Amino acid sequence: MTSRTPATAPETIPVPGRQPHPATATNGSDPSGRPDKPARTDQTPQITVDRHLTAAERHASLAADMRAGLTSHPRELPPKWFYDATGSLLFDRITRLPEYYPTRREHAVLTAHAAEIAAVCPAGTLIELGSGTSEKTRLLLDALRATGVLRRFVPFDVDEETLLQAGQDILRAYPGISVHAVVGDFERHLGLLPGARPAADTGAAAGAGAAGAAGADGGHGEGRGDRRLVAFLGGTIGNLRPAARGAFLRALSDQFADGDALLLGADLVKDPRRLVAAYDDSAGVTAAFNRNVLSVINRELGADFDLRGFAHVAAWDAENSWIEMRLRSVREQEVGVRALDLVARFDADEQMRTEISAKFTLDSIAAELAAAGLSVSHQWTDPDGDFALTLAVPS
Ligand code: AVJ
Repeated sequence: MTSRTPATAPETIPVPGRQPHPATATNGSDPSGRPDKPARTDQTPQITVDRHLTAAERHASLAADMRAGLTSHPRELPPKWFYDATGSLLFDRITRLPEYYPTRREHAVLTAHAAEIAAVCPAGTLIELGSGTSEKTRLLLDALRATGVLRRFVPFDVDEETLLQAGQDILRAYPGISVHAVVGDFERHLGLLPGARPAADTGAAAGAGAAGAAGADGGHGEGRGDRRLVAFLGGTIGNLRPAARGAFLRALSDQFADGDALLLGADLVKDPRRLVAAYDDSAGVTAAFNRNVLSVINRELGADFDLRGFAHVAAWDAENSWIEMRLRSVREQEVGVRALDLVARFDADEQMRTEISAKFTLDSIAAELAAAGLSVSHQWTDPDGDFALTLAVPS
């Protein structure tokens, strides 16, 4: 494992007024360096960024995942690599498709119960895992701000650009709330969240190490002493297999202190026809999203996938209670991946798995939380029982 690197020192990025964020911004693009907007000094709101995943590490991790995935039988690519700029746009379009109900349902549950969530967990810090750019965040921030104790928003994502964009939007819309962005992988860096209870003897503690501990908080009193609400929304937990879900929930639970809470969004089991339709829409947006992972490999690893050579497949696996997305090779073909020095031979009709999206019941959610040392405080669904939000606290 070469990919563990100590956390880089937290960096503070000044955010000038209402200036459009350059779409192509990267690490080094400090907006204050633009000639038309002199940097302000005192009153400039700030985003603090902890980087637990550098661009180089991210690339190494992509390469390792793709090598493993393309050489396994059957082939399987991890879903986290869907979300480059194009993939994120496509996902955004998915959330507005008539067939894709989860986003709307979760939004409805949050709208109905945000105030109650804030009352049960009046957190000073809202942490959002896999934050993307969601407006659901705002429902939570609004409700928490109304309790008067909210001070800080911590978006956590693998993609720094997404984080900075989301962070700047929030900073402008919520004066007085600080933004502490964390670039990391929620399967590896949970122990480094700001305000984490120092873990004594867990694997997460090893990950936090000395450098991590410094990066995780930025001062003792700042992080602990107030409640943290950790939101993991959208049903993304369903992209993890059961063992990985268990490890994820345990890592979170291990660093929870009394008063902290997890708000978990999970899609529920329902008529398989509706489930399959949600992952195989008539407009073909999900198909394009699925194939986009091939573009990512082409660009990042110098591969020559022909996207027309792969057909989108969505199937319900009742035994495992998950939807599977696959790419089916429409013909026998060879694909070169230069950066991996690899040629992958596909048989005609060979199917490569690209995502699982597990569906739960209220009881199965509670059981998985309990196994990780978390107990259900509240559980809500939309009126049709399509999607669940669960508020869980340390047992
Ligand atoms: C963003 C992971 C919740 O699993 O439903 C949407 C991703 N994949 N359509 C999901 C997705 C295909 C989505 N999550």
